[in-house]
Amino acid sequence: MAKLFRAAIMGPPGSGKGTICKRIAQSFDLQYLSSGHYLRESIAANTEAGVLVRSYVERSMMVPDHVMTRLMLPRLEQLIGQSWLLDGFPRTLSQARALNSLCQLDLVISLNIPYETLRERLSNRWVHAASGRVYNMGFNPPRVKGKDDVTGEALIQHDDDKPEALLSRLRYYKDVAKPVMDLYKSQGILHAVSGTDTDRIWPYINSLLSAKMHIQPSGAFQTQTPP
Ligand code: G5P
Ligand code: MG
Repeated sequence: MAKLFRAAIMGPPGSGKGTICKRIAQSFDLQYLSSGHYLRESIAANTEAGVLVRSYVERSMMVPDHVMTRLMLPRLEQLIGQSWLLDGFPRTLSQARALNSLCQLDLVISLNIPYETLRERLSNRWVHAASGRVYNMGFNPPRVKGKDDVTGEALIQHDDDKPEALLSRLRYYKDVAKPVMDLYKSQGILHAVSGTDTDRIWPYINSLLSAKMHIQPSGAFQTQTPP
């Protein structure tokens, strides 16, 4: 049986975690778990927990650690014999410690994207509120301007993606992420990747995963190494 492989991807809002995770999951056949996706699912279910979660996510504030670990850890426990990839969890030291008590990660990728790039991307970001599907007017526009590809419903823009709100979100992200990165650095599993374009950093991540997993990617997203 192939060795299990567990990885997580960290990065500020808009850094491309979701875009890159989808490529990794497709190329390397890993189960993909996104904290944002499960939060939106719980909001849609409109349970007591979902109502609480909504009050944080709508303001782009961090959901409390105990809510996050209760949401994520049981799902990981169910994947006990499988390889997986986490998008957006853990985000705090407390979440990282809770995850560590369940299993040891093999690789953590941290996306280091310049502020100007994030600002530009998020100001072009439109979302379908009900599903959380994300579009970018330049990079992956919807088929019909202003409409969700699946439902045809109107897309919206978050107030939190405006420049002033974004700057404070990014500062907060840095403060909270630093001890998490220090922990993974001390375990020798942190790989930081810098760049402005997902398509240009993807070949590096592709090679890194191939080397770590000792396999050839199956490859929908194999691209050329940038010059
Ligand atoms: P999420 O859903 O994890 P965020 O804010 O961390 O939300 P987000 O917005 O999902 O992160 P991303 O996944 O890092 O961003 O990036 P993405 O969606 O792939 O890309 C961003 C945009 O840029 C998209 O429009 C994409 O098409 C475009 N893009 C990508 N690459 C390029 C490129 O090369 N060029 C260009 N031009 N565009 C590109 O979490 C949501 C909320 O849930 C809570 C928080 O409230 C959070 O705000 N939450 C947690 N709270 C506590 N602890 C946790 N662990 C939590 N996890 C989630
Ligand atoms: Mg995302």
